[in-house]
Amino acid sequence: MDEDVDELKDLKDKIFTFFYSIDNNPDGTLTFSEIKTARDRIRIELENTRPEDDDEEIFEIFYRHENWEKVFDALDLDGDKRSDFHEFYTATIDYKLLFT
Ligand SMILES: [Ca+2]
Ligand SMILES: [Ca+2]
Repeated sequence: MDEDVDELKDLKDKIFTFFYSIDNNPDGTLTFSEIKTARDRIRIELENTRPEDDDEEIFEIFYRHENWEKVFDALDLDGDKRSDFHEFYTATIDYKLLFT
């Protein structure tokens, strides 16, 4: 049970770091343009490094999607055209469940 809790905390830390690495301005919310910038950067990063461990898993989830309007809609749960950390975290966990 402790292991699960640790794993989840770990994942939350990773998503938190990832979220703030995308948040360019940084105002604690992600816009579509920030997500798109991140997509371009992740694409370059993934072309240069081969993802092997869990750290790259989140990147891969984002990388796999071609329809970024749809990805953004999924990240913006309340439809205000911004994704805050809570929305981002919830959506990422859902994606992780969907794809792993
Ligand atoms: Ca922002
Ligand atoms: Ca929102």
